[in-house]
Amino acid sequence: MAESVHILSTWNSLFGHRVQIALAEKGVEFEYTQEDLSNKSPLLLQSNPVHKKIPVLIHNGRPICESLIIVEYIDEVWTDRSPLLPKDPYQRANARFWVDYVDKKLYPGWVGILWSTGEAREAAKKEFIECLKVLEGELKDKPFFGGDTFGFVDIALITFSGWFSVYKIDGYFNVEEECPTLMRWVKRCGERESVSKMLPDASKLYDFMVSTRKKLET
Ligand code: GS8
Repeated sequence: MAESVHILSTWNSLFGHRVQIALAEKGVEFEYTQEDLSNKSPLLLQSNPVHKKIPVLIHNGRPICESLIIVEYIDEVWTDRSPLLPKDPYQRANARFWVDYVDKKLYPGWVGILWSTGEAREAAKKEFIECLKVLEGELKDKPFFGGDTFGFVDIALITFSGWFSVYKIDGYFNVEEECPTLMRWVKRCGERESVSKMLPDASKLYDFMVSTRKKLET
């Protein structure tokens, strides 16, 4: 029986992009369904009945939820190419620590920049930049977070990078000035087809941010 690999996501989901990049790194073809989160499909509700969120990976009819869990699953299923997590237990734990940091500390800043106004937005921006600097400190002079090869932490973080361009276009702040080493890493990751093909254009994200913020202001 042919293998079936299906993603439920949205074009602008940085969580969904993680799954798309991981599959592209493994060279796995997939079917993609764009969800309308204001009118979730029966397939999404049935596949993720607890959180009712995208992304969901449906592999041979069985759903897996939560982007980081999905990326680990992908790495465990397609073991014969492009390992994403390190083999060494200590290094694996370390990679999991940093992806957890991205979701617990960086993501709330991103949400605040998109959805809040005034002082709250400024506080979110400050938090976001502080987290990026911590991550830059962890990257140091390595090409990728895990060392020489692109992996789990790179996948978890690179999906935020389209938004760095959005903040620059918007004149809100310039990540390159705050974190030049991290921006060199962004460029390095962008040279990979898995990343450049799966991440949306900054101009499309920018239009999305402008329309979201317009709604907030009315
Ligand atoms: C977050 C998924 C999420 O927030 C993960 O997969 O890593 N921890 C989860 N999904 C959002 C869209 S974010 O682009 C979602 O599905 N929201 C719909 C809703 O909350 O109703």
